[in-house]
Amino acid sequence: MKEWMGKIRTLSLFSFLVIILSACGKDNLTALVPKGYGAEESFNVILISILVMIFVFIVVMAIYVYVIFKFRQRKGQENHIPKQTEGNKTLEVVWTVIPILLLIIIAVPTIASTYDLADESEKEDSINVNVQGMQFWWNFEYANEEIQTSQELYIPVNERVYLNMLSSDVIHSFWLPSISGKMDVNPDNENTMYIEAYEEGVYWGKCTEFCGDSHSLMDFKVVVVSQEEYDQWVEGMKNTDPEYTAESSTAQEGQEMFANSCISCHAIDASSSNPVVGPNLADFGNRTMVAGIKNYSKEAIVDWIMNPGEIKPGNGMLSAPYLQDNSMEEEDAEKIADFLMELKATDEPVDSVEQFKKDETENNN
Ligand code: HEC
Ligand SMILES: [Cu+2]
Repeated sequence: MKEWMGKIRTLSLFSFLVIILSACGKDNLTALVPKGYGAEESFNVILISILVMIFVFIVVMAIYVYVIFKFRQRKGQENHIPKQTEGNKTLEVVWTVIPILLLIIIAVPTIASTYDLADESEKEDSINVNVQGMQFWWNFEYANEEIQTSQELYIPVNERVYLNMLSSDVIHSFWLPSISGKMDVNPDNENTMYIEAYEEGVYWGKCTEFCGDSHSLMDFKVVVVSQEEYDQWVEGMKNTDPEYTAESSTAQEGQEMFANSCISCHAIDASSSNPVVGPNLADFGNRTMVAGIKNYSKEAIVDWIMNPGEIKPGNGMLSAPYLQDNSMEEEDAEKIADFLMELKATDEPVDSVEQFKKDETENNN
């Protein structure tokens, strides 16, 4: 009776975990549905390893079951000692050589793909982005275009893009599972990897090296667009204007407050000469998310301005003077949000971003 209770309890715990964990998956945040070159290579290596392991499992189990039946103790044989096989050279050689062969089957494609993914032969002729990881956000500087953006990296579909990665504080790790692998982002030696996406869309990335309070919230997006949209975006970013004047009257009031309380850390034009203190807000009106983790809406922006520490504990904005003396009123934050939502590199809607926002709203309803 007791035993049964225990079994039922274990079973229900497992079913509970299955239900909970099956909701953890997110589209475009999985290495198991590769949508880019590096992810595809990793997936193939994973597949080869799993096939080899399944093969070993089946063979070992078959021999095991066969031996149990074949050599079981029969009636009248209680004192029978079976033939001893220790020191059998042939057997020893066979079970040493087979694992070596299996490991070679795994090693050859793994090493080939490790070298392939480290290939820098096309670096000169490709888009190069200097990635900067910080507690708890990402900055992306397009080396050839002299523009920078934060949190959301735009890349053209089917193009190789080289990422040169450095941290400005502790060690982070750049992980973009659907498109590529993972790479440490160190404070002093630059690591390079390339990414190439096969499908337009918005892909999730995460920091995977524990880096402080809000480590698990250090998300970024990679927005994969058509070549045409990419060129348009770059052109728009180059033309973002530090002297931009807000259009609506509330946004104009917001802009004035922004100039007093925020401009010391946030630039509103994408020029790569702007110092990197807080995220560059040049194209903020077209973002998919606020601070990398909140679905984009005016409420989310106001929420962030009023309480950044509640959303991302320990983040770099907490030293802003207006938070020290609590001088921000919610209606002011709304006006600032109106201003920020006007900041757009292009007025043309970007297909991938529109689709992403639609999917997110549907998922949340
Ligand atoms: C002391 C520098 C500093 C000041 C002053 C500051 N911020 Fe920030 N801000 C940051 C940092 C750093 C982040 C990134 C936080 C993170 O995600 O870890 C940030 C993030 C943001 C974001 C999210 C950006 C994104 O890419 O999604 C918004 C919006 C923002 N700040 C608006 C404001 C506004 C509005 C003000 C003025 C009322 C302001 N900030 C003042 C440093 C500052
Ligand atoms: Cu990090």
